[in-house]
Amino acid sequence: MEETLDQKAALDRAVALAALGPEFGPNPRVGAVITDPSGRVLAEGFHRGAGTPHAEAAALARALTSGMNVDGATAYVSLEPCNHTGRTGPCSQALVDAGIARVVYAVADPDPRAVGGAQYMAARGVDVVHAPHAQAEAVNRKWLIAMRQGRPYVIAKWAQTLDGKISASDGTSFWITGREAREHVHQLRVRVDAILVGTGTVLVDDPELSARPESVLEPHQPLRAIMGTRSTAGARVWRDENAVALGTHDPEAALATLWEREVRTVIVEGGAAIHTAFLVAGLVDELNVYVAPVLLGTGTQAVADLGIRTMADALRGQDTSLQTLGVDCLVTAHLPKG
Ligand code: AOF
Ligand code: ZN
Repeated sequence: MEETLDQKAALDRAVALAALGPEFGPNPRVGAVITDPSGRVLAEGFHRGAGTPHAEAAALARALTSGMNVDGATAYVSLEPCNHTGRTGPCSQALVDAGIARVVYAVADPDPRAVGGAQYMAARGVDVVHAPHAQAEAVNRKWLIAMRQGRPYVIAKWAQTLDGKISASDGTSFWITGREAREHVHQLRVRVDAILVGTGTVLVDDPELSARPESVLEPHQPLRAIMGTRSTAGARVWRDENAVALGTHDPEAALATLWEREVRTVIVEGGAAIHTAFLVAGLVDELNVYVAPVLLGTGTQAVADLGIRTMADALRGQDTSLQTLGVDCLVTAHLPKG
């Protein structure tokens, strides 16, 4: 007998399809499964990135090319179908026009441009069901937080010694962490839209700020964003057009500029002054701290004065995770809002 999916299994499948899409880029990861009323799968689709068909459109196109009749069918989608014409047409209308009778979606679309799909379809006689699903949230966690905040999701990342130093007193900072930790940074960079550093870091280290993971031949390169007012002309970060100068010291203004450039996730890589400014402004969503079993005693502290004078005011992360990378550790924590 052919496999049929119930609602839970069909949404699980839509989320698994969504996860096949890229994590970087302005768009969410979305999957769609179309079944007949008995739950038999007629077609599937997922979104492959900005400018390509949305998941629903991909599944409908797939049904068409394989000669499947979707009249009266059910569409399971990991995100509420969009209701706008952006790079592609509205999926709400495409589903109605195709004769889809029932739409089950997992997460309401927080994008103000795209909202209204559920309402549009319901008004045209489609049976629309909102069925919340934890993994459907998780697969777009950073994107959803970014859209709801109206600014990029910020990961503050640095490498430090066990005693909290990011460089020695003579300024040297190379090789605090080992090969595995540095490789991990490159794996992280291919999954975000931008890397931000201050002019100080560019002037001292002249970093490439590229993603060079060992396992990927032609990795996606995040935008390089340089924050601050000093000139960094001639530095390696300016080697091609995929770089932008943020001529400000205000983290909020920098993020607003990145948002306009469709950056939804950014890694803030320092230095200490930049990390401090973002933390003081309450603009860090996640900490990624690589900790090496190294002691320096003196040197530059990872973060400077946060204006905190008493334990009760300390910034406290939550949902901590710990990963061993060679001799180093990666500590990840999330900073709650408010
Ligand atoms: C996607 N893929 O499968 C769905 C999306 O710029 P556009 O026209 O591609 O529209 C992007 C918005 O469309 C996005 O922010 C989200 O709100 C909505 N739904 N987007 O990229 C999809 N279903
Ligand atoms: Zn759409």
